[in-house]
Amino acid sequence: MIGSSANTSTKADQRVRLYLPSLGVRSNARRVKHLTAIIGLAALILAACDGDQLSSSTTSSGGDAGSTSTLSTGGTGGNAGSAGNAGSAGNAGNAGSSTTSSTQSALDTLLNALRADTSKALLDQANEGGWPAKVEGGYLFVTTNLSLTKVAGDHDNWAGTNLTSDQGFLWIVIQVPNGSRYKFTNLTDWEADPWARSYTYDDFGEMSLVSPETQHFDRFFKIGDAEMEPRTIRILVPAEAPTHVLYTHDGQNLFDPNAFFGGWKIQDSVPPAMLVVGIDNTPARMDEYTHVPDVIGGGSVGGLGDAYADFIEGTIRPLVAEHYGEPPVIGTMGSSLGGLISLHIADRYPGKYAFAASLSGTMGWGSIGNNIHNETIIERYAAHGHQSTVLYIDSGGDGGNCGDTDADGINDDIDQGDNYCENEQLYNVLVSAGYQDNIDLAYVWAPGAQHNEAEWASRVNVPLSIFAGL
Ligand SMILES: [Ca+2]
Ligand SMILES: [Ca+2]
Repeated sequence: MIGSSANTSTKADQRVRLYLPSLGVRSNARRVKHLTAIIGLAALILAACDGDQLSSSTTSSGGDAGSTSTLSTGGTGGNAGSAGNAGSAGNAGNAGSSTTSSTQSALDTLLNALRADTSKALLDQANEGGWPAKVEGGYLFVTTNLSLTKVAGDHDNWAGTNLTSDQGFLWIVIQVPNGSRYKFTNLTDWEADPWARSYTYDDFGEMSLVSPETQHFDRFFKIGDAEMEPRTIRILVPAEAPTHVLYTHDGQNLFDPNAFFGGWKIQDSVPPAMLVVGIDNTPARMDEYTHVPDVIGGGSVGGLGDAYADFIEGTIRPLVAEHYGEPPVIGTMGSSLGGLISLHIADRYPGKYAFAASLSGTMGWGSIGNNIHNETIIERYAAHGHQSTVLYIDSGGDGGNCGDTDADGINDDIDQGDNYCENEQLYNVLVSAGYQDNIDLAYVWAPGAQHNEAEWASRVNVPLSIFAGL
């Protein structure tokens, strides 16, 4: 099972016990019992591909208008030392003015840049100081949705303040207190700022924020490198100074309540002082999240996992450090193929990740297709032996009916087991390699749990708690 979502199913809630061997943790977890027939591998692949494209197109529309440049295009000094995230917007003016004339105001610099190349100016500022931009006299709010002629929010009790029309965009400078909420509007339609650095979710969906000091999300657009396609990076920022940072995959599905099966809603179960970096997937998800190729649907796919791990190391971790000062305890986590790549990242950078967590990980990748057997992560961990990273692995599934149907040494889920059999085999391999329950290994079986975000949301508190304790 390799998808980030399964198809919809009839559901019935019930209470089950999640048993964490040897850690002594027993917790009740809500789970969804699926009553429909087994979904074949091919259907899951299709669901995953569709899901990726859907998620990308619906959640990153704000970024699509921009150019294809990656991170900052100069003037990074504007963010240096902004370890306190809430204050980073306050450096925007410096970043802008340092790259042009020292006599030109930050506002004029930004407006001229918007007039010269609106998309580029929006993206550059979004990834440097962030929108709205701190300028002389307040914050500069900008929209390219010309039908929304007002900005409304806490600053005006949502009455709506008229924007000034310019060359293909609307703008205004107003003074607003830190933590203010806002949207663009014509008093009929309301739109969260697609370029806003900071946002949260409320009953109406996404809500834009100005320099919040409470838990919120930040985002950066079109972050890529020479080998990885640009994608959005979303960051769950805690209210207090973070001590832990968790690099997570399938970022579209982690926070947004409108994601598949309601998403993981990590904000609801995250311990305090944990920064969670959500890295969006792309249509190349199956390549990026796998350490070796496999044969799926008759074609070879996969094997860009090294490049993806290097992208996190060389691009995303520096981005986080620049804006938040990288917290000292570092981990990585994902589900399905995202779980596989989490274990690969920890293995590729030994000693750099204190924690790696996999929920329903696709541990048999490399041996799924007929007549192919590239080194699975099970075999790789067996070969590399005991390492310093604390590992969490889990699965749902029915807990039985495992077998090695093709006699390649990797157990196969004969029925719809949520990768139970592969994870059970990996657990035994890890124990043989010297990992110890309750010391540096946690293995969870959530009986009957299916392969979807609602299930992962229901038990993600377990790996998050273990990580918080490191
Ligand atoms: Ca096989
Ligand atoms: Ca096999």
